[in-house]
Amino acid sequence: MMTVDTQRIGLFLDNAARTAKAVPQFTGDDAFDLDTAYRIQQASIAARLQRGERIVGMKMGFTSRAKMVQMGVSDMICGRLTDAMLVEDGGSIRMADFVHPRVEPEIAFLLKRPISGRMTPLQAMDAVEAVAPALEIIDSRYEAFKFSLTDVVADNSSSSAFVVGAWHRPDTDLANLGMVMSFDGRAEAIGSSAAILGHPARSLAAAARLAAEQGLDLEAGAIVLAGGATAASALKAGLHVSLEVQNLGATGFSVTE
Ligand code: OOG
Ligand code: MG
Repeated sequence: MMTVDTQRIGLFLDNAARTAKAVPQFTGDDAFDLDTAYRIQQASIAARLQRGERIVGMKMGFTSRAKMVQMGVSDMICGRLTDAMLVEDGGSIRMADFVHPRVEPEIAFLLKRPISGRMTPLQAMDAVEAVAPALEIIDSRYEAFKFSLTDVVADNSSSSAFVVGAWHRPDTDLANLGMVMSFDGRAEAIGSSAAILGHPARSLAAAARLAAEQGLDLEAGAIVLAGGATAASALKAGLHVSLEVQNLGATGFSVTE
């Protein structure tokens, strides 16, 4: 078997993200397995850290049927979030910084204690300091936003930016909260927090397990994004995007050229 140069591919994908230029997906002889994909992800993150970025948490992917169906994959994945990806609540992003960005409605957790390994959703929630509505801006570095599961993992699971609303007490019942994502004040996607694995706390427990499997830390102060509750929607310049989550308030951002 050919050995895959994870360092080279990591830098290649980091460069695609940095320059907002799409690259072909890895197919045939260029394809790699899931472990290798996470090692490539790690190499791309190392390049970000080298530039002075800091890890602030982790995002879960494909935790809802809607997301799996939209992208044609059926396994949960994770990616890493850095401080450079955090957009302030009410702030803006520039289309020019992305290849073909999309946005999806999510729930964010803020940890007060580390989580790692196998734990129940209840145990995971015990480590939560606060919860908030969140919008994730995903941007695949692959042409036409098309990828295999291993491709997307190598590409840091399409992480590119995220916005988090005001933090709320963690005893807020997250089981079935209405979520409305609006474009310029008109409902664009409507869903429920229950779409996220039946309960977003399950995504948090899965994050602890995936982090342990990948040798990653989820420390106190880390933010975990639970995954899109609905399919993602394409962004364009001039849009104002907002998300209202029942009992958790709202968050939003604008898109410029
Ligand atoms: C991969 C990232 C998936 C989610 O919330 O399910 C994700 C993608 O759809 O490009 O962020
Ligand atoms: Mg997401």
